[in-house]
Amino acid sequence: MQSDPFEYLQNAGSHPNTWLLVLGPVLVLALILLVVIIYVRVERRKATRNLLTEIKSAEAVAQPSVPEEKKLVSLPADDISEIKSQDRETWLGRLRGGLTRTRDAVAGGISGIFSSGARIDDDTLEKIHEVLYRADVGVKTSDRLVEGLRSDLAGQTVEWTKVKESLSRRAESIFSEAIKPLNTPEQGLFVVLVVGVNGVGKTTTIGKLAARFSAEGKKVMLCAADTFRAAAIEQLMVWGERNNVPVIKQHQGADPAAVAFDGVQAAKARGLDVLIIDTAGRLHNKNELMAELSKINKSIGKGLPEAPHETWIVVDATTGQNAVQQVKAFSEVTKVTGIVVTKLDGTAKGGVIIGIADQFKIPIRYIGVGEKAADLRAFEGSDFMRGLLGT
Ligand SMILES: Nc1nc2c(ncn2[C@@H]2O[C@H](COP(=O)(O)OP(=O)(O)OP(=O)(O)O)[C@@H](O)[C@H]2O)c(=O)[nH]1
Ligand SMILES: [Mg+2]
Repeated sequence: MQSDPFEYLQNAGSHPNTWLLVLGPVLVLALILLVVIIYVRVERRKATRNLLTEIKSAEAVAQPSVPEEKKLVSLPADDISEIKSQDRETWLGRLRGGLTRTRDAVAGGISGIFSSGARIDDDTLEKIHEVLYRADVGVKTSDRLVEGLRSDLAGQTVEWTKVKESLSRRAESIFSEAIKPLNTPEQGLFVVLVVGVNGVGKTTTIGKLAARFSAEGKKVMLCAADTFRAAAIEQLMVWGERNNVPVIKQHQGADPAAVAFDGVQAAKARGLDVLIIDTAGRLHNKNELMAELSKINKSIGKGLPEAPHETWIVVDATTGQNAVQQVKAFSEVTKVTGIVVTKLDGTAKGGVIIGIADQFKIPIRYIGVGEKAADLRAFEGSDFMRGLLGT
């Protein structure tokens, strides 16, 4: 046995095989290390290249080749010019048309009770309650409206017109309790985050809002933070192209919070007026998806501390009372400042709007009565009641 290591090495030097035994593993290790270093460098370069391509494509959309002013405001597409030329009467016509089925249910049902005049007593009020309930107004709000009728008209024998007046006034007062001014900044960028469950009409509403804000002369940008569905990004881009509004996007699967942050940065850098952020449809009972919303909120706040100024939940009127549950669930995880009710056309459940306003005291900001941009308009309680009960 050799006790001196130097002696061993000296001896090893005289035997080439022993050198190989010592240096072999060292060389292999060095080779592996080299391969790893090269691999990491190549991957890093690839990632940087991908990122640059994404940034460039986002910039390409965000920075049109024609002057921004022109691209954003003064090149009105059909949507924008239609909105600009839409007068009040045209809108009221669309609203009336959209509310046909709910009006048939509510006004049709109640006016039938009063076809030859009727006394306002418990029996009549119960029948009215039944009609309101079936139009998805909700139990509590139906109670409230019926109690309003009782205190306005109890004991009187009246015709439909009187009942209509009382119902309108009571419902309008419910809407006015929910009215809150828009939290727009005094100057600088106004950021709206749009949330809601799958398929309620978020992306379409955002497209319509882009047209509406553009028609008002605002410089708008959209942000595709629904990275869940590839089609969602394209869908938003179509609306952007249609209305000459830039869209900030990344790839499918990207972190929605990061996309939202990019959106805020880009809109700030370009000195725009409005940024509307689309998000993926999420089920209100899926915790992790709901938690993602607070991440998105934080990320927007990092870009602009007071943003998002408004968070609007979009609900689909055809889902009736389920829409109430959605507003409740979203309000528990994020500060909902406004409600957009879509698809009032094609449903008899439009009465849900009154119930939602009553229950949450959150303003109804917009309503949608069709798929075109001109089918969305700011909510007015009195117009809605005229459309609902007939004038
Ligand atoms: N009839 C009618 N259809 C509408 C209205 N608003 C939206 N839609 C339609 O509803 C469908 C779904 O709309 P989207 O905007 O894709 O819904 P979304 O909430 O973004 O859906 P996800 O991204 O999948 O969660 C589309 O076919 C729209 O055209 C409306 O007011 N009336
Ligand atoms: Mg969508």
